[in-house]
Amino acid sequence: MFKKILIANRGEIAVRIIRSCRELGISVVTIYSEADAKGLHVRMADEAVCVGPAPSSQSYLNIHAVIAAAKSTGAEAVHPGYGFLAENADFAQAVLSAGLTFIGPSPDAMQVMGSKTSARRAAVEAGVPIVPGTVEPLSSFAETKATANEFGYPVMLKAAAGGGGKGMRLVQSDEELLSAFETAQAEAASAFGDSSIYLEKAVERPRHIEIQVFADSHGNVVHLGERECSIQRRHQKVIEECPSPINDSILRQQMGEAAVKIAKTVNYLGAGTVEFLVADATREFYFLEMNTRLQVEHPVTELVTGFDLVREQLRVAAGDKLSFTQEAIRWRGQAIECRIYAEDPANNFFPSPGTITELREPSGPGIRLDSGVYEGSKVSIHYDPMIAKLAVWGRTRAEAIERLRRALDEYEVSGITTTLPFFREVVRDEEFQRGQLDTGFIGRFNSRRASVPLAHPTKEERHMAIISAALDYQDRQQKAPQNSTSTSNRWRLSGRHAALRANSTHETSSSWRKS
Ligand code: MV4
Repeated sequence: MFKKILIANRGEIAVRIIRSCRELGISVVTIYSEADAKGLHVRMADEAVCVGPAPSSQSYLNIHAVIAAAKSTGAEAVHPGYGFLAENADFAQAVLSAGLTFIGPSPDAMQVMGSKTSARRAAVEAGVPIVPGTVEPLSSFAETKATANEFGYPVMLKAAAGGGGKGMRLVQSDEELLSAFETAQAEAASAFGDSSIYLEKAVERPRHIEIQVFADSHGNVVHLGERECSIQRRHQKVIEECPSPINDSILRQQMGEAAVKIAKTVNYLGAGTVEFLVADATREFYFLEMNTRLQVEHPVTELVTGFDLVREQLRVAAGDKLSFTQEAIRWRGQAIECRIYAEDPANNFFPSPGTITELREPSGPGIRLDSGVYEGSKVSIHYDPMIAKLAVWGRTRAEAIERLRRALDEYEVSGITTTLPFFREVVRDEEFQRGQLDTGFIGRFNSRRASVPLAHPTKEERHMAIISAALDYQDRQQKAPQNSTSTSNRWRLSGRHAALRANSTHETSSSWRKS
């Protein structure tokens, strides 16, 4: 096993990787930007190297500085985490060329999966169904129009270099095609420096289900079942679950085998995720893309299978065999994860950077919190605003939901606004509880909640309500001592309550209702 590795990341995922390194007795070097000198990942590491100023283009994405940090500290391997350089084949190659181990797949496998069209060709080669459409980029508008008519509307135009929905356009007819073609190309060019786009037939009301795969360098490739990721906002996952509320063991086995075939086709090594769209009506599944990294939502798979995926990444990168076989993998209970963001759900999820002045994190039975912050942490505008992931486990989905509700109510963050109030409402939503999680969920949820009058108050809110009602009562006593006998008046939430709330930076369910 390695004696020392470098983690080329920050925040909760750097902390997550440090934890597995500690258990294996591996020393940890982290990198940090000037904005992150007091970051939790820096505090927890054995050594830390500043790689540049706050903007990630000058620090966390600076390949030269990251490799220099690994060399100067004597690290043997580099773990990229997710985001930043994690799926950059040039970075993986630079790590290898420096004589270090990249904790992930080969640059070749990353390259194949980095282009969505070559990934689709790999799936075809593996004998796995893809969403009907092209496997080469479209060369002209004329070709696009002919292809759209061949497959039939509605179609999706997608960036070949993209993934995750950037540069994606849904097109219903010939009339919409030209402007969609032009904007998709322009978005692809500005987001990825590559204007290539390709076409897929649109799958209506799909579910997004992905399979965790793992491969070692001894020819073993296994899958660890699925994660349900259909609850997304602007193509960002919001809630993830394992198992999927719709996945039975037959579908899991079929999708698992398909994912393993794709991994084998590209000689995959380490942890990877194969994404599928599942048609709501027919339950047919189609390969969407493969992510060549450890994913944000890996904890739900860990909770249900009992394996430590980061430990396994370190083992296979060091040349060890996977510590389990396919037959040894069992799925027990239900796990659900919420991504907690420093964003204001009352203000269209606008970023809410600042200093965390108070932090009370949930714990207790079935709770796992992967947090990247502490009380006093600064949440910077320079990076992704996800501050933590709250994952829960229960024997059944109903039990997991009860725990999630309890944990969300325990969780208190002051100084910044977070998406916690949003989750407190989702977890109480009947459709969520029934597991009706197709891609239209967020839209339906938002229209439902627009008409619900009162949120579920937190303990803090209940205290505020009592204090404000008491002050209100005192006010009225002073103004008209003999005439305040109505109990309904005494405990009614008053204007003063709203004024107190407006002055408080403490996030509440009701303040989210304001807009
Ligand atoms: C699709 C699709 C329908 N048909 N592709 C891909 C990336 C993901 N973030 C959104 N993606 C979609 N690709 C075809 N051919 C519908 C979506 C989609 C979606 C998928 C999963 C979860 C939420 C979604 C929300 C909008 C669109």
